[in-house]
Formats: sequence, structure tokens, C-alpha cells
Amino acid sequence: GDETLAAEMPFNSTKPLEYGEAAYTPHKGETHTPPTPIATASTCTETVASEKVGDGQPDIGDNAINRPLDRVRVDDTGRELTTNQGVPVADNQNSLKAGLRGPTLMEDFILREKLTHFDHERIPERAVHARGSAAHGYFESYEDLRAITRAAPFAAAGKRTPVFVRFSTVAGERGSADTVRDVRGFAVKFYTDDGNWDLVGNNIPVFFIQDAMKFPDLVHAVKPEPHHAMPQASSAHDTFWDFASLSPEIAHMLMWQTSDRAIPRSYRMMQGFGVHTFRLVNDKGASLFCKFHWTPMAGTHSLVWDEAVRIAGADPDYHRRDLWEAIDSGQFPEWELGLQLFTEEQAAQFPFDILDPTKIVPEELVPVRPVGKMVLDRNPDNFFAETEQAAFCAAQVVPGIDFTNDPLLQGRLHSYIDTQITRLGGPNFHEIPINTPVAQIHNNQREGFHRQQINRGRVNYEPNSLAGGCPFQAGARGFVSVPEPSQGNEVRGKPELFADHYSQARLFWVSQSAVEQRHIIDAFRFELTRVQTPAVRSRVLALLLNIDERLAGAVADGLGMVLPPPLPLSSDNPPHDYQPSPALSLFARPGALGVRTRRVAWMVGQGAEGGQVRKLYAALLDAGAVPRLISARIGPLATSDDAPLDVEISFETGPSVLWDGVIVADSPVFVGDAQALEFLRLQYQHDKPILALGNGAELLKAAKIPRKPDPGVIVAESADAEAALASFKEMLARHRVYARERA
Ligand code: HDD
Repeated sequence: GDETLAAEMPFNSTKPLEYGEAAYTPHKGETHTPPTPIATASTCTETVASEKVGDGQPDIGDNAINRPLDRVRVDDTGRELTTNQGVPVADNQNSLKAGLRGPTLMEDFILREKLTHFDHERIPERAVHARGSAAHGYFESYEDLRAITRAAPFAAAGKRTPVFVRFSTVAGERGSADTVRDVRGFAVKFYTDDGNWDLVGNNIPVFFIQDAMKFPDLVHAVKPEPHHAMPQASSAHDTFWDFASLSPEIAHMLMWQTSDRAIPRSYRMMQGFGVHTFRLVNDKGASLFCKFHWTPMAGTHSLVWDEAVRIAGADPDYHRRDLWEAIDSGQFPEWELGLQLFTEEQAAQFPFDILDPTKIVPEELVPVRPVGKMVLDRNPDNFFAETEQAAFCAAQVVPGIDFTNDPLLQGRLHSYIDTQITRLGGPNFHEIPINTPVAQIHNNQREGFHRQQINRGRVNYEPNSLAGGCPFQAGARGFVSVPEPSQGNEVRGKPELFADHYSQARLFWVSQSAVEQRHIIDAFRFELTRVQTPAVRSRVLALLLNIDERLAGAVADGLGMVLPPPLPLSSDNPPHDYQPSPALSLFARPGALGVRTRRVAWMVGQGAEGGQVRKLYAALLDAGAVPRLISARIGPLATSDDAPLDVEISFETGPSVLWDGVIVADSPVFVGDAQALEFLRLQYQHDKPILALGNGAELLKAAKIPRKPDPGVIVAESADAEAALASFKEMLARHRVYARERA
């Protein structure tokens, strides 16, 4: 009972307990009843957008990789608090003192251990791609591809290989906003039967530079400027554009980076690319060149720029939250893996060099062959242990996959392992559970900081006889490099075709729709307006002139500048005239998700048609969308039928930019008109579908939103609400009403 417990405590015995009985329990042998939680994921409603998703309990999926991870997964339920040595801790609130008002004692090993651990809890962030989010899942092969590659994931139709996938921005620091204009990292770790294969790609199929020699300069230029550490997570500053304007090989990448690809709506709605040309090799040693493509089931969709900027303030975790909630609610994101396969002979005919990472292989030249799908079905349990400690490495390939001489790739083969030695503190980072292969590790590497394996026996060398020659070389079963002949003098330089910097930049430009082209012009204007040095702006215009005159002219116009002469070309060869490639438009992949996971704000006011709201709300939920009732404040709201509606989100915590579309309920009065009008105005400005029912149309009028002609503004009488909702869902599934921008 209480008296015995209190009597057993050697300190503060006369003072009433500050922390209640929970601080005493459990004693050895007793069961612990956890105190009633003050807040859980399901009771907290005021957090931005993450209300009501999931039950806050870990969801134990069945990915093979999660089984080895279970060894180190910790659940504290019903356990007593201990030190790192497993010693039960009696009091976690007070340090050990010589008298209640006396000095703290050195002897307090519990205090010292706790503080020491805390003092060392931070590790360096990634040099690039510091900001990211990850999830577990699996890859499933559609077919037996052994004729093409011995890579284990493709060995049979239906074969599943566990994966861990991390998405990221490049330039921003660990705490920076998700929706900045940037390339997104798309790194996939396959835990294959033959060891780990990391496909460390991006959401853009080309890169800024052609040679790893320039990587540190590129990154220094784009990161915050070194004297004052500004700007955060943005390329819109002088040093980046100075570097860009002096590196014409960047031309193609600039087109992608100023396009809406660089402001995706969701990690789930972007493509992924291996970027470099790789090789696939079969068990006879025959190889084909290969480009890897990930195509999202949800389609490729982006934000509009003004929306992206505002989201950075409203919810800097926008992409992280979106990925987490989709998985938590069972809407597992999926991508199809496609391969572009081609031979050495084909490659020799291409008008570009396949070793040049600033070039794509147009899909019209080599179609993308779908070979499998990837499903992300489980959130990590612990961000640090899994997402932060995940170490991806472009050099981690498995038998059946090989590199090419792409000089950017070759440099990467060195950099990734090297960086982990600083970031994760030593050569044994492969033993951190998230990085450990499912395949067993047997070699004679030993020791180093934080060694986990306990290797048995006295033999740690090879060849040996004392351990019967084990572990023995795998021979033909092991990784065998493609015996590519190589000859030539040692030389620092590039092949001639690498110097064609503009043909594919132009290909991208001419393949974009009118709206996409306008967004590219706007992005250049924004970025260059931020640049303070006129000569830098001018050099960028000179570069753009080699891509397209109209583009250069429009950007110059936006800057109030006259066009300079074009940059001199670096090659005597005439540029190659590509046919437009429709596959390069974002609109080429609308996706098959419909309205699933689309966030719909449902504006309700006093006296709203309660019955109608409840019915349509349920229909939208059934369709997999994410509707939420929004008004000036949360809590019960009186309706027409005496049963109050429960308003879930306020305009303050769920501003307009966090929603894909809005429904204005039939309500006689709208509380907080100013906020409601601002909300609607931005929905309209950001090309989102708007449905106004009954008296809700008055709010549209007040916000001066034109009723016609606009396919995305639907006004209907309450009696026609169901048909109107159907049209609204169609618009919502199409993502944004870009036609509005032409008006
Ligand atoms: Fe890199 C991280 C993708 C060129 C050096 N890179 C990193 C990540 C991605 C990429 C997705 C984050 C992985 C994660 O989530 O942990 N990088 C690319 C792509 C490139 C590329 C698609 C060009 C095709 N990278 C590149 C070059 C170098 C590096 C040329 C250096 C020679 N990259 C690194 C790095 C990072 C990294 C410094 C930082 C943290 C890390 O590796 O683990 O080593």
C-alpha cells in the first residue's frame, strides 16, 4: 500500500509526492499501470493537419527487414526505468545532494550518465540532403528477368525484396522547410538476398555537373553563403547563379529545376531516376545499359509557387506529414520501376554520350519497360535510429548490376562511404540495424569504433588453413565486374559530345505545355530578381539565349534587362534538333489515385445544412479523400437540424494552402468572414477546385470569385449537391485547375 511505499523511499519522506504515485511504481514483481495519457495522437486535434490519422499505436507490418530490426526495437510498456547499464532508477526527478539544500554530489552516476548522453545526442547532418523522411516497404518484381540480370530482386515473378526509402531536399539544413524549390532525393535501399543494393537517385533525371571534380564547388555555391549563412534552403542567391552562369553544362538541369518538378505536391507524386547509365548483367556475363525510372501511381503533381512559399510557413513538415499520414492511414504509396535497356551499339548511335549525367535517353528513343512495383507500407518507429542513421551509398550494388564510366558516378562511388565515417562516427556504420543487410556478413574486417559483431576464432585473415579457408571466396557466385576494355592516356578532360549543353535543355523546354513554360519563366525571374549582381543575371540570360530566344526574352523582360549576346558555344558541332518528347511534361502522368488522400476543406458556418454536410462528408471519406470541417474556431457548431457539427480545424491552424480543394457548405451565416474570404481567394489563386452549395455561393461572390467560365468553380443548389460533388471529385482528381491561369 501507499504507506509502505512511502516509508521505503529514503528521500523527501516528509514532503508530499510531487509526481503522484506513478513516480513510485512499479516495485519489483508488481505490474505497472501506466497513468492515463494526457494526450495521444487521437486526442490531439489542434496540431496542423495530423489530427484523426491513425491511432498513434505502432503498426507492426510484415516486411522481412522488420524482423531483424525487431531485435533492437524497444517497447517500454510496463517496464521500469533503468540506466544504460540496466540498473533500476528509483528517482528520475532529483539529483543526489548532500542535504536537501546542499551541493550535488559527484557520486550521482545516474545524473552524470543522463547528462553525458544528452550532451552527445546530436550527430552531424548530411552534407547535402540533410532534410528528409523515409519509410519501409517492399519491391515486387513483375517477371523473371534473369535473362537480363542476375540481380536477386528480379529473379522471379512476384518476388518481394524489402526496401527502405528516403526522400529529401538537397540544399536545406535538417530543420528546413519541405516545400522549397529544390531537387528531391529519392534513395532506395534494397535488402536483397545478395546484400544491399542502394539506388541513390533524384526526382530529376539529370544533374548539374558532369564530373565529380566539380561537386564540392556546386554544393558550396548553392548552400547558404559562408559569411552570413543565408539564404536557407534556396538557390535564389548570387553564389549559386554565379557558379551556374559560369558552368554551361548546367543548362539542362536549370530547366528542370525552374520547372514545377522542383516543388512537388507530395513525395508520393514525383518520379524517381537513377540518373546515371548503369549496366545490368546476367549470369553469362552479358550486359545491357540501363536507366532506372520510378513512376508514381499517384501521378506527377506539383504545387504552384506562391502556394509552396506559403506552405513553408504554414506547415514546414508538409511532405514529411503527407508521407507519414498516407502510410498511417493505409493509403500505401506505390511506384512502378521501369527500365530503359539498350546495347553498346545503340548507344554509339545516340546524339549524346550515355556517360554524360546531364543527358536523358528520350523515351521516344528507348521506351521504358515496367518491371516491378514498390510499395511503402510502414512508417519507421524512430526517426533518428532509422531515417537519420540510414546510410545510402551509390557504390552499394549487388551481382547483376554494374557501373559505367560516368565521371560523376565514379566520384560518387568514393564519397558516400567516406562521408558516413564522419557522420556516423566510424567504419562500422554498416552494423547500425537500418544499414545491416538481411544477407549475412562474413569477412575478416575487424574492430573499429562501436563494433557489434562478435567474431569467433583466431583467424582474421585470408588465405588461411587454420579455419579451413573460411570465409571462402564466392567465385562466379560473387560480384564480378563487367570486363570492359579500357585504354588511353591518363588525361583530364571530357569527350566532345559532353560539350553539347543546350540541345537537351531545349528538348525539355519545347516539350513543356504552355502553363509549364510560363512557370519556368516565372521561376527564372524570381531566382534572378533575388540575385544582386547584374553581371550574373546577364550571364544567365546569355546562357538562356542558347536554349530558346523566347524563354530568354521573357526572363529578360521580367528583369527589366536587355538581352546580352549569347554565351559562346563550347562545341563546333551544330546542336542536335530533338523532336518534342511529350513524356517530359508533368501532365503526361495524371496517375490513378483519383481523390484518394486529397485534402478537402469543408467550410461551415452557423446554421449550416447539417444533414447534407454529414452525408456528403461520409461519401467523400468513403472515396478515400481527407475532408475536414473548418471554420473560425473548432468545437460544436449549431446547424439547421439541431445536431451540432464538430468543427475540426480553424482557419488559423489549417490555412488555405494546406488543402487541395474546398467545399463551401450551404450555411446562412459564415463566422469570421475576413478569414473565410482570404481562404477562398487563395484557393482560387492556387488553381484549386471550389464547390459552393446553396447559400455558400454568397461567399464566392463576396470573395469576387468569378462563377464562369471556370471548370473548377462549381456552384449548385443544395438539391443538386450529389451531382455537384461528383463534378468536384473529378476536378479534385485532376489535381489543379491550370486552365484558370490562362484566363
Ligand atoms: Fe549525392 C547524399 C543523390 C551526386 C555526394 N545524394 C545523397 C542523397 C541522395 C543523393 C538522394 C541522400 C541519401 C539519403 O537519403 O541519405 N547525389 C545524388 C544524385 C547524384 C548525386 C542523384 C547525381 C546523379 N552526390 C553526388 C556527387 C557526390 C555526392 C557527385 C560527390 C562526389 N551525396 C553525396 C554525399 C551525401 C549525398 C556528400 C551526403 C550524405 C550522404 O551522402 O550520405 O556523400
